[in-house]
Amino acid sequence: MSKSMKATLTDLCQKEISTATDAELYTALLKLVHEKSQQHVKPVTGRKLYYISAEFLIGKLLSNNLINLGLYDDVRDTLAEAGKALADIEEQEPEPSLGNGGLGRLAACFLDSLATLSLPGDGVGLRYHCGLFHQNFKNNVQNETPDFWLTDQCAAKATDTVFPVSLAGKTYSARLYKLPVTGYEGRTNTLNLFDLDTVDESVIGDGISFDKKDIAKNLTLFLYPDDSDEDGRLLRIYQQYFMVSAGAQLILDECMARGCNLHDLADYAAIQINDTHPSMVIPELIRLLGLHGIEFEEAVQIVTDTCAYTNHTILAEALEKWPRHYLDTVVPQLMPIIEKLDAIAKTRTDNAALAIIDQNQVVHMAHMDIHFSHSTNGVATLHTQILKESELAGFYQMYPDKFNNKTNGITFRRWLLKCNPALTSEIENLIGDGFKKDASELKKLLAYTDDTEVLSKIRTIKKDNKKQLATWLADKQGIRLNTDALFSIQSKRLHEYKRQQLNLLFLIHEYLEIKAGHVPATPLVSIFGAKAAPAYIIAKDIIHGLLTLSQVISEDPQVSRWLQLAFVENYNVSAAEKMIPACDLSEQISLASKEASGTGNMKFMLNGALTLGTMDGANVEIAEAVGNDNIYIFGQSSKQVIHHYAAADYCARDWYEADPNLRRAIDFLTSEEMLKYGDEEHLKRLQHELINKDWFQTLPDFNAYVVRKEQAMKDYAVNPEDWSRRTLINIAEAGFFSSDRTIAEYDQDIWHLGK
Ligand code: AZC
Repeated sequence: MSKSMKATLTDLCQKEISTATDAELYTALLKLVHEKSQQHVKPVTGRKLYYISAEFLIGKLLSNNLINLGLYDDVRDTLAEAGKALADIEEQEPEPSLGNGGLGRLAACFLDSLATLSLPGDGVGLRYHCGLFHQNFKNNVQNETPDFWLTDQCAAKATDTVFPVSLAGKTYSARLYKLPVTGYEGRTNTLNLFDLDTVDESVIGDGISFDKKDIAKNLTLFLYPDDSDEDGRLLRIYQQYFMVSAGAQLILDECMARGCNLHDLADYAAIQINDTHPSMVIPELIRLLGLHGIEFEEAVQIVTDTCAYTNHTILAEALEKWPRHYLDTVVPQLMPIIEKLDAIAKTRTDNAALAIIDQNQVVHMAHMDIHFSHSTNGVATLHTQILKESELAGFYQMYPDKFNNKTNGITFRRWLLKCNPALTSEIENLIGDGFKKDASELKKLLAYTDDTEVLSKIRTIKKDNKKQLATWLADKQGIRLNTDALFSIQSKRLHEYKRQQLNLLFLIHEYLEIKAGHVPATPLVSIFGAKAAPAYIIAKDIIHGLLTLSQVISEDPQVSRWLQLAFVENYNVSAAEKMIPACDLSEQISLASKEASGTGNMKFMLNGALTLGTMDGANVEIAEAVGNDNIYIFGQSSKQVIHHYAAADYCARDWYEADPNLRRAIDFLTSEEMLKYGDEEHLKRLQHELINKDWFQTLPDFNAYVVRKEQAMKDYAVNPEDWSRRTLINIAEAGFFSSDRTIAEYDQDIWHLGK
């Protein structure tokens, strides 16, 4: 413990540490982090990356920054000596609400890895005032309230830089906010966030409702505003253009300041378009280059050489396409450019399915990205293969060299060092600390798979993490968990393709089995964390089903000795950091072919959970890495699923009628027990959906899911040591899923930064 840290903190607080409040210490630590991170700002030479994204789900920053700056242990110990806990001080920090799900969290992991690898790479996004929404449960129903997270102390600082942005013919000023991004023993980069000074949080009415037409006041209030009506859809376009126009102006200004003459823009900037939300950056850059006197054709080439596109989903509804009249309204200055791009695309191919503007006058954003950027990548091997073979097959035939795969990754700083200090220090004791910089060193753990002492230590750590999660949940929601049980966790956005409803049917099945006197091999605690988009009715019905069942179980002592269902309210990064280290069984049960990659699956694996999953997304690569004995795979293959969609031959009712266990579970949704605590309309609708539609084919996988999960429960109960051994193998093989590896691949194949 250094004296100087004590002196530094005392100086910053202007009082003894022991007499300072947590709020004062928080402010002091923010200053410390800010000063230190500025020391690692380095000049940019050569090409710099701009990662443009509608979301950056960065999580709380204080501890992560302390870790990355090498100050964490010193600060924690200095505070402890003065009777203060860093964990308490961290509670002062509101979690930034700038993202929603996997795509946003991936962007945050990427920023961390860029800075860690000392690569020049900044983020470009929006400064949302209330992010997605704050979730709370009332009467077993999700309610949404605004998540006011912005405080005076927010680390994203306003600058004097403003850019004019024209929306529907009116000019608005986009103000730049800068948030430093520290790397682990690396450089400091920047997350650039844009906002409008006139945005007014007081216009929010009931829940999260507001006047969607008043752009000056509402533009950056919420991420993904409700798009179930036309005003909401227009608002999304307003936001997207505001982000990319300000971003493009920033990029050009920075490059010109470094000596770029704009003809050579691609030597100064690499722009990664994160899904289709930022796609309008392509025509916007062409427009801006035109204003600088560059001819259209040359501008198209420059922009193609500069931009690259990442696809994160094959779900048709998530591939953005806008009626042309929306764009005519919001961005009339772009439409002539988009039309010209469409005309060029049509000279390259006769295939109408590849057009940017289709015959119905709908503009396909992903098509513009693929035609006019130099790289299109998927985010896991299977996903990229599906893009090439089915979803984007026409494009792949046209531009085979543009397509490439970049399997996702996660930053080990947050998802191991920060969230699981006990496991981190055990790993360090065994194999040294090289794994912090070179994740592949985790493989050295394979030398310990037969070491009973190590296995027992791994088990103790998991048990302690479960106790910590239980304490947290008891404080937060008054739920008491049995920490001797197997903890299975499904935490991710609520979506039918992710199939929380399959887990629900399993839990009903277990409930009914226990009622019938068939107790499981081990007590099971099943934990969920998920937000449903406010306008997504069936997703909210699934939440209702789970919350209602949770109450049915907790009111029944005969069952709750064996089975518990806990739903964590307002699941976010901070909650994930508590849940993931405590998990035994990681639920990755999407319908094969639908989850592009998943990144939660990687976090759970790294923290020593075994995966129960379908052959989907990066589960396939996890299965390859750990081998079949160390993962529980079940369900239809992606080929079978794609075939059923093509043949349109799936009939849910046939499955419902053929399998008595399945029928019993589905029927239970509207049973007397459920209706005692649940709402008939919600539960009936969910039941009806499962029997008559079940678009994501839950029913065919039910039986296999029950069998595999019960097998996992038995293995856990019968042979704890073997379970721990398999746990250790999972940790050892997780190195590939470091986002440092992913970023190194992007750099090598697409960006060539600093060169
Ligand atoms: C997600 C994918 O659903 C998930 O599979 C993937 O791991 C993640 O991106 C990162 O690549 N997609 C989104 O969050 N959102 C959209 C619009 O695709």
